[in-house]
Amino acid sequence: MRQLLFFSNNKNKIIEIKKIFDKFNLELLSLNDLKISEEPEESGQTFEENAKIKSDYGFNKTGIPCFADDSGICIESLNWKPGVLSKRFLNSFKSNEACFESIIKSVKMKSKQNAYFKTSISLTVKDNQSVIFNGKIDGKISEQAKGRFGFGYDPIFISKNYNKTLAELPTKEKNEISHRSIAVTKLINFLSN
Ligand code: ITT
Repeated sequence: MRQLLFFSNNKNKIIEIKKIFDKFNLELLSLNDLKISEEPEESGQTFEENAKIKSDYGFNKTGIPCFADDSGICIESLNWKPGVLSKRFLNSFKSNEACFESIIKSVKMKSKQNAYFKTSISLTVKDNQSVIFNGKIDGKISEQAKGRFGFGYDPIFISKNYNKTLAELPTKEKNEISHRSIAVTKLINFLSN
């Protein structure tokens, strides 16, 4: 069985990605399995750059083919930010709820509801040689935070053609539509060919 390292410290991403990989004959390793706790500084300006920084770092450290996911939410009422700063933006509030309230307020004040999630996955199989796979899901910010599944901004994001937030969808259902599953499916197709 081929080994593949998923370079992430985000346990929710790991759960989502492991579920998608379940059907494939690949041994998916996590940083925890290899007892790796260091991570590189995510100094890129784009999701693609940050994903590559992480997958190159993982490959260079272990010699195992490695992929990483960099992702985030882009919100129209915040001039399509926080983007690559999504984690830092959320952590700058005293709680997730305070962050959601502030976003919902900006949506109401500007009457701009649109938002999207993006994931870039970088796969490094040889020194500094990487391939990028992108996934994007369009939608809007909900009028109130709802749901207990998922993580991050899921409670305030409603995908196009849905009336529930991503946090109201169990992992299996989120994986049917999410930005991450779109990018991971492209990665799996690449690995299968
Ligand atoms: P890594 O170890 O994989 O880097 P991370 O949490 O630091 O984990 P990112 O740098 O990619 O990951 O930050 C992405 C942030 O964007 C994440 O912490 C969430 O707040 C948000 N985010 C990303 N994907 C999301 C999703 O599917 N649902 C909700 N929020 C998401």
